[in-house]
Amino acid sequence: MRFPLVLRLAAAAGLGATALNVGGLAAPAQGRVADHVTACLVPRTNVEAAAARGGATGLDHPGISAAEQLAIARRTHLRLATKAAGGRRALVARTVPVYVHVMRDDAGGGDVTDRQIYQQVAVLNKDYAGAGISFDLISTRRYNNTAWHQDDQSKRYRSLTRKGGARALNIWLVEAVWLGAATFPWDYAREGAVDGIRVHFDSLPGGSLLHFNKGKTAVHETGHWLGLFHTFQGGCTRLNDQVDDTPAQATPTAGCPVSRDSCRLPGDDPVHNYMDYSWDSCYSHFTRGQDARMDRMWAAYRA
Ligand SMILES: [Ca+2]
Ligand SMILES: [Ca+2]
Ligand SMILES: [Zn+2]
Repeated sequence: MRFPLVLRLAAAAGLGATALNVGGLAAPAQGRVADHVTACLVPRTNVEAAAARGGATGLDHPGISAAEQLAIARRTHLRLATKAAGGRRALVARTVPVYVHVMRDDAGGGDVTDRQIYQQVAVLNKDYAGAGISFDLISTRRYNNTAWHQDDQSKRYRSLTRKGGARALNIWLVEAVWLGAATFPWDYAREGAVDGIRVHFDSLPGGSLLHFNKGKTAVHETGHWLGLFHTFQGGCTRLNDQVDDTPAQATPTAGCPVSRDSCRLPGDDPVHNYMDYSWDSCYSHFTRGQDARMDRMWAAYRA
C-alpha cells in the first residue's frame, strides 16, 4: 500500500512552491531531515539515506505528474519529427562541454581541488561511456559568496555565472541539506539561464560525505539533465519512468540491498541503476532503454 504525500517542492529545484505528488516517501523522513541536517548527510537509517539523495523534500528535480510526462513525450515526439523533416539528425556520439562553478563561502571554505574536479569529470566519462556521451572540462571558476555557497539566491547566481548554450553542462558546487538538484532538457527553452546541475561539493571523489563521495551524485543529476526520470518516477505504475527496461519501483532504494522488490509489476527494483537513490558504491549502470531516451532528449532539446 502506498501513501502518496503532497510535498512542497523545494527552492532546491528552483521552481518555488509547486505542489507535487510523491508516491511512497515516508512522512517522518521529511521532518527528520529538516530538523537534523547532519543526519541527512550521514544517514543512519534507510529512510534517511533515501532522503539524503533526494534532499529535504524528497526530490532533486521539478515534480512531474503522469499527465505532464505524457505531454512532454508528445512534445518531444513533435520536435524530433520537425527536426527530422528539416534534415537534422541526432549525433550518435557527442561531447558535452563542462563548466564547473565552485561556490565557496566568504572565507573561501567549501572548496575542492582541481584534482577532485578532474576526477569528477573522469567519473562522468566512465559512467556515460556506454551511452556514447563524453564530457570535456572547459573551465573552473571559483567564487566567494556565503549565500551562493548555501544555494541561496540560487536562480540569481546561476543566471549570473552560467556559461555556454543548450549543450553545455554547468555544474555548481554548493553546500545544502541535499546532495544534488537538476534541471530537465525540456525546460531549457523556458529556463535556460539556470540550466544545469547543482551538487554538494563534498560529493565529489574524495569528499567527506559517507556513502556519497564517489562522484555519483553528479552522474545521477546529469541523468536528469539528459532527460531521465528516477526509476521510481510515478511509483509502481506501468508508465513509470517511460523506459521499458527499468522495472517500476514503488519507492526509492536506500543503501545497497542485495535485492528489493517494492512493486508487484515484473522485475526486481533496479537498485544498481544510476537513477535510483542508492549509495554511490551501489550504482553500476544505465540501461539500453535509458541510453535511447537520452539520445532522443539530446536530439530534441540540446543538439
Ligand atoms: Ca521503467
Ligand atoms: Ca517488481
Ligand atoms: Zn534524482
